[in-house]
Amino acid sequence: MQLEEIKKLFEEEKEKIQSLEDLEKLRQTFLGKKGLISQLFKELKNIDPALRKEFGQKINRLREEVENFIRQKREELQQQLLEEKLRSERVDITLPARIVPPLGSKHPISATIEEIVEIFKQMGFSVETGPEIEKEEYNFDKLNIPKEHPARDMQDTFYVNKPGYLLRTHTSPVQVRTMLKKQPPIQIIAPGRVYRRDDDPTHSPMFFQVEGLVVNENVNFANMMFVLREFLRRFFEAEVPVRFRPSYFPFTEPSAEVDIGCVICQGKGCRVCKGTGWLEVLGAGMVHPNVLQACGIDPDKYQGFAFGLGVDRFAMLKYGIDNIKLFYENDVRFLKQFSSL
Ligand code: 2U9
Repeated sequence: MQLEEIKKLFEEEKEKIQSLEDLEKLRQTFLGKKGLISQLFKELKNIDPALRKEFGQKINRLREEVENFIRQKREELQQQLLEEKLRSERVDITLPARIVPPLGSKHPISATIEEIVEIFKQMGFSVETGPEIEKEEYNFDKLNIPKEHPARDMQDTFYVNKPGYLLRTHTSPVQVRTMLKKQPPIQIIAPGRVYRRDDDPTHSPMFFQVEGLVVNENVNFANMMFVLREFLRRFFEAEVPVRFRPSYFPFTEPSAEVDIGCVICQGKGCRVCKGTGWLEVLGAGMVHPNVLQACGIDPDKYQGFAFGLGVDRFAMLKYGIDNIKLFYENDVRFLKQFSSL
């Protein structure tokens, strides 16, 4: 094929290029090893030497023209492809998410603590907290619990490596700390984790308590009965029967245990109240003068009452749960049932 014909063919063919594949075919047709332009070079030797140089230059110019076209066209086509890809793969970040992300729920123990704390706040109590690794002195000595008391035994209390320290067995050391730093009037509650070496179907080695302490002049047992009855009435949202039974604690004298009419069977007798119709829910009493003294408060001038409750018990009664372990297993099938709390 003659140079002019090849040139003409190229002008026609280049208009038809649509894709990189077309362009590659074009390149092979004109620039490939056996392509039209290579063939022209091969014919050089048959040409009159006087015209050879000029002819050679013509072929070179054509080759450059083809090469330039291919380079330009390739860039153009690649740019087109990229833009198409960006367009089709665009992420619309303004689209709303397809699902509502799953929400957690409040743990029934947390919900119960919050409710208890709220009721006492409304009755004028403030909230105090303290460390879970506590001094043995604040956990036992200052609470009139003698050195040989079984509660101090290694079998009942978690001691830690540091001598004189333990995992608090009740939140009472919070009240001790409050009295040591402040004189009456005192009217506080202390919610928090406590630890005891118990592990059976009705006991967990870690559980939650709320304790309370009121110290002032002229505080008496009747004041205590009123506060506790009022608390129980508000917590159970009903006129629940309440009874006080004599009891004993080293840190209170006199001491009482507080029962409510069984909220499960309305006092008729059931599995939960073991047929008695009553449920023990609180311990309480007048703060022992030894305790006030040990905490820097004059027992001749001031009296106090104190009480303690296990949060698990209140949560079980409020939500009708019959196994304390459920609170600490964190099984989502259990926890999900409290999603409205
Ligand atoms: C100070 C003085 C007195 C706190 C009290 C109880 C009675 C009590 C138990 C209830 C169930 C613990 O969770 S439980 O096992 N508590 O019976 N607690 S009086 O008395 C105090 C506390 C601090 C300074």
